[in-house]
Amino acid sequence: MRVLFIYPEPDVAPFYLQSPIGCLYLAAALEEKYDVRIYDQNVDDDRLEDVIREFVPDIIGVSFTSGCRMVSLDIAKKYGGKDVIMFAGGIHPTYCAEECIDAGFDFVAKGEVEDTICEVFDAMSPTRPFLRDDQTLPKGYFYKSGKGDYIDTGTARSLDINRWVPARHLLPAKYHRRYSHGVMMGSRGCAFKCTFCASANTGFRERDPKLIVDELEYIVNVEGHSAVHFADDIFTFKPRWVIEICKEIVARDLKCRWSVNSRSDIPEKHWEMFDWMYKAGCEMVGFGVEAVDQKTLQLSGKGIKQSKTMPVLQRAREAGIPIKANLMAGLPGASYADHLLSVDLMEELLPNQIVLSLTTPYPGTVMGDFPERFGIKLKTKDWSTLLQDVYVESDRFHEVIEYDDITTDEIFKFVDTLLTRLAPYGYIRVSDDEEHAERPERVIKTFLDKPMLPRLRDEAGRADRYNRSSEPDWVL
Ligand code: B12
Ligand code: SF4
Repeated sequence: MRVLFIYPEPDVAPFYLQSPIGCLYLAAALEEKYDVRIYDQNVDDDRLEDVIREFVPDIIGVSFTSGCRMVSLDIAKKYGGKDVIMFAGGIHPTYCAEECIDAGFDFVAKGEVEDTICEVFDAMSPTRPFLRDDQTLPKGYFYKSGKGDYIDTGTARSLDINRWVPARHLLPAKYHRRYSHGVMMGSRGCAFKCTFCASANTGFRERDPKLIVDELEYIVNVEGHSAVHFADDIFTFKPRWVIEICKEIVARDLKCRWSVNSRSDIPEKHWEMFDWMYKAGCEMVGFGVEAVDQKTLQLSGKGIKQSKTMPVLQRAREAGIPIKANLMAGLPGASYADHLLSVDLMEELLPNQIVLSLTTPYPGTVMGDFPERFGIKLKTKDWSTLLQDVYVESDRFHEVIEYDDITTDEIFKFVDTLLTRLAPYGYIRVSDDEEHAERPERVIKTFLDKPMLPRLRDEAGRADRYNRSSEPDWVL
């Protein structure tokens, strides 16, 4: 049987391109028995329809977040209902499974399913009905029975994340140079409970440091990347484990620039971890600062004391690692005056990068389930419209979302104040950095910056895919 995994291009153009890690894990679990092909629509110059015509898959799996919702549902509408089994998986399907089935997918995977995907595919018949009513599926699947009832077996989490090593050899070699950098996961999940985050409460699980460095070596030596981003939610959660990884990188003399995300409340007794990270090539730590006002942090479930943030970020910088501060606008309880406290903090701290996101109640978050509890009025359920209006046509975003504690005009004023007050320190906006060959010393990226990857066009003038192939690897 032939399985085609599709990583669709997002509804809104991206800032950078990364390989599809989820598909690589699934491919690892399947490749022994199935002929698996991975198609990344963002970087492949072949058209999806041509790939499907040539490969003739028995199963099509589409992996998507809410940012790729529209294009993914369109794929289901186009190819669903025939004799190919249509599977949806990833964050958006996990939390909006019914919508996926209604669009034409036959099955939805909920959560992490690499441990069961092979047995589930084995159980499928190649023609409709793909599954008989007397067959049951393990945890992690959603589908419609022959009688038309929705069957939901719950959301799965992989307990042993060392079991599978992503099948990176299945990534077509032509993709390698088209990605902005290498990307991998050292751990999965997060034990904290931030109400705006889809990773909340999924439980932190770390991989064996040796397996991690093996994969890092592969990305550097085979895929040819000089920079690798760890997409882990909270890479620094277990400092001793981080130090083990660093020691392994140093012992193997692996030369690679890498970046991670971290919480900003690391206890002082663990700060030597930053010295190890620097030694092992870490070139950026992104800290979840989010806001300064304590009641705002509390309402967001962040569970940090802002007074503890400053020393941690400064210590990382003293270790020699550039730092990124992730901020949010529109968090519950934050008035305009509270937002300005974040500008004060940035002026004091002067991090290398400042990233400002807009609080958005995505599916899979507590805020997404109960936006009104957090003072958010969501005026549409169409995520594509929402992302388009908020992130691209930002002057229209009050039409789709409103916040009780700050007006849309005040949010714009806040972004403007942040940019104006930081400009004298040499910060440039990411969308003004057209070359991005060298990372500028000080950069600000806000949700109002327009996506910047140029599109390649075919002879007919049709936008085909994004292009960044002539640039060196970026450290995120
Ligand atoms: C890498 C990443 C990105 C990349 C690429 C995303 C893309 N092209 O879709 C970049 C940096 C571009 C990005 C951007 C954004 N991201 Co992002 N990103 C991530 C991150 C850090 C890692 C994803 C990953 O690889 N996980 C590891 C793999 C192993 O897990 P997985 O993909 O879920 O796959 C597993 C299962 O879902 C399942 N599965 C997945 N696909 C399929 C398919 C089939 C057929 C089957 C059977 C199973 C299956 O099996 C896999 C193995 O267990 C996650 C956080 C996270 N922890 O997941 C956020 C996350 C996905 N991003 C998020 C958000 C909000 C965004 C942005 C909207 C941010 C913004 N404001 O711009 C944009 C939108 C981008 C877009 N176009 O969709 C949210 C998603 C919320 C939502 N409901 O969609 C997340 C969950 C962050 C969070 N904690 O809230 N992101
Ligand atoms: S924002 Fe960070 S700390 Fe909070 S739940 Fe998400 S990953 Fe965990």
